[in-house]
Amino acid sequence: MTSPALERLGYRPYFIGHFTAHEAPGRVPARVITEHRGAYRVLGDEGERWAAITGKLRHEAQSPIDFPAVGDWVVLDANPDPQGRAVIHAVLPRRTEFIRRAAGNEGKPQVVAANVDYVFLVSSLNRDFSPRRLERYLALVRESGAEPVIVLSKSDLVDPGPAIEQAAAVARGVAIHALSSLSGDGLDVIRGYLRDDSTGVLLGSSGVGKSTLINRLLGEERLATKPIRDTDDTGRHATVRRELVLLPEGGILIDTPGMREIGLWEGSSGIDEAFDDIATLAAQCKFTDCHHESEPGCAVRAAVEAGSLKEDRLASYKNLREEQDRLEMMADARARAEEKGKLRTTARALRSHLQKKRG
Ligand SMILES: Nc1nc2c(ncn2[C@@H]2O[C@H](COP(=O)(O)OP(=O)(O)OP(=O)(O)O)[C@@H](O)[C@H]2O)c(=O)[nH]1
Ligand SMILES: [Mg+2]
Ligand SMILES: [Zn+2]
Repeated sequence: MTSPALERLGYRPYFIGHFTAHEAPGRVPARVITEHRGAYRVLGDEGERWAAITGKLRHEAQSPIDFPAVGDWVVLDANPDPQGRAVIHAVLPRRTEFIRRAAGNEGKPQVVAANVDYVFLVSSLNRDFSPRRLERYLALVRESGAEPVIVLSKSDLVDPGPAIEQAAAVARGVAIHALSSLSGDGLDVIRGYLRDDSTGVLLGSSGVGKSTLINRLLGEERLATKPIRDTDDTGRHATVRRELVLLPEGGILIDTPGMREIGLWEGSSGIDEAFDDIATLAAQCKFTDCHHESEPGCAVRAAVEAGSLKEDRLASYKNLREEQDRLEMMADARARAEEKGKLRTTARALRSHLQKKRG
């Protein structure tokens, strides 16, 4: 079951297939375009509306990533609840999901965008560009299943040449595009990615011009933007929530608030993919558990000494690996605690059952 409107929203055979498991009278698919305090703005055949999740869905969610996220396809009951909202019965399995560890100490995972084909990693040429941050982002995108694209913004202010070269050193084959939303240079390349109603998400620090780029592609000032001040870089964000936007010439973009910190999430295959040069070398080290410090027969150190691998790239790789190891340890500890909790609950249930029997 599909329609031109749903196709325009990126409804593909993958989702159509998963929807069949939920087929029932009154149930329709819709895509989450934004979220506000636990309410979801969804778009489908019947246009835009607010929706809320069922108590069952809330109850069964084991982690924040089980809740709907912007970009998700959901199963909607079109009959409104007493507050006039549609009801979300289920989240269809995601084709891709970009997860980060949320800011703050809690370290909970957060789905930044679901079901995107492309992750545009935006850095501004005039002040923001950092190869180290790019490496971190690339590892996360590799983990998401989406294709990364490196975007260097504000090319009207700075010659992009040097930054393109620096980006190329860490890009490992990922496409790099310089553009300017002011002059319009390079915007056609972005349009090109989104043909066939693909979905992209824009990620990057506050002020790099994510919302300005979308406005330019929209041909109207729909999203709020804000000039960056030189003196006070405390980064008050112009964009406060993630939002999915349909572009007039086809394609879908998700705008996001600028990210100050972006933590890795569990699953480390992304790091090895983003650092495939180092992973390939490491496979040739004498010891399989080589830390590439001072072990004999270390192919990674040898490459650094020979000048074919940059020391700071290796440092960045090790940093991310360590962060990943810590996360995995935390996850193990969490799993053990949960297991203990379950045992306690079972024991308690058994005791009360026995008491009832006796009483
Ligand atoms: N010179 C120049 N300025 C730009 C360009 N794109 C955006 N800007 C300016 O950069 C500032 C920040 O733009 P925004 O679009 O608000 O940045 P953002 O990435 O959405 O920021 P957050 O929403 O806070 O994450 C605004 O003053 C824009 O006018 C560009 O291509 N060239
Ligand atoms: Mg913005
Ligand atoms: Zn080694």
